[in-house]
Amino acid sequence: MEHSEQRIKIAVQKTGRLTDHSIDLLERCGLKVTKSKDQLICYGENMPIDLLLVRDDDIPGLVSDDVCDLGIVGLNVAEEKRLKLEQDGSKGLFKQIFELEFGHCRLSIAAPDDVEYAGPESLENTKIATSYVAILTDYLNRNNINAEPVFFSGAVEIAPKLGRADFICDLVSSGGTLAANGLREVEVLLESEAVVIQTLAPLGDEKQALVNKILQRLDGVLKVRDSKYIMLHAPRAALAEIRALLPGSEAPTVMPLEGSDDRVAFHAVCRENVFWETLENLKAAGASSLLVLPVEKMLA
Ligand code: PRT
Ligand code: ZN
Repeated sequence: MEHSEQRIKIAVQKTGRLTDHSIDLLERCGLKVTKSKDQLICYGENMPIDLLLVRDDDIPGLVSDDVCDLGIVGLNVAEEKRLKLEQDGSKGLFKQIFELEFGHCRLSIAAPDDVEYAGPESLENTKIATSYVAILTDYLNRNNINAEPVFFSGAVEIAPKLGRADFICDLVSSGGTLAANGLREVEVLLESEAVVIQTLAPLGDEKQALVNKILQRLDGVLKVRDSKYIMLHAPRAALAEIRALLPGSEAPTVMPLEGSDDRVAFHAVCRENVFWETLENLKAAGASSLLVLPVEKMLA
């Protein structure tokens, strides 16, 4: 094993909504780890990268304190920590370096169905229950609203029923939880998704090179997620129409077909999913022998 100083530590949520996606993404980047989720640390078998499995709320702190070099966490959690440090007069010692396109949700203010809401001025002199006191305080300050955040560590949506608050500020995804509790979304404070954060402590050339390599691989994995490789035969005259039917297909390879003056083979990477309808339209445009394959990796 290489010297531990040169190993990258990545903080990842131990069990929760981000866990499987985070580990799956890192595995797609080529990392093999021992899988046991009961452990606090998963050692990388084939790269000098170890995963620290922790509660998501602890991730920005671990990265800020340089216990971990990188962390994968919801932007909502990272922003809450950054603003909290800022409001306490210290500086967040981490930076956000990459968006991972999963864990999408929004941090929103919601109002009980029977309470009128005419815009942010309706929040004046009210109590708002939330686990995100720093983000909410920042929003209220920026909008010159005088309202009182009331800290709830969970089950925020029942606060109005308990008479503890007038509004709530919580994460929303489908909106089902709000609806089930007689609440409706009235203001979006933050659009969130999972992000990679990095410590501001200098990593040294070797570690930074490894971080850059992981980021480049992550970029490659995300780029091909919906990509398809499409192969077809078509009359040369139909190529313009065929390209127009395949959005995101740059510079296709066009090859002559043995024994045919007119028909060619066309291969292209398509940056979007290729649906049955597209295939039917391609066929109508003169294409035949259509084949669509998934793309596993891409390095530009
Ligand atoms: O134990 P640990 O502290 O690590 O986990 P946790 O319970 O704090 O977090 P977890 O696993 O629930 O969520 C981790 C991250 O997932 C969050 O910080 C967000 O970045 C992201 N995420 C995405 C969500 C949601 N979608 C989400 N819908 N986090 C929570 N919710 C909850 C929300 O709080 C509300 O209770 O789901 C409910 C609303 O969902 P809908 O679909 O009914 O609107
Ligand atoms: Zn948490």
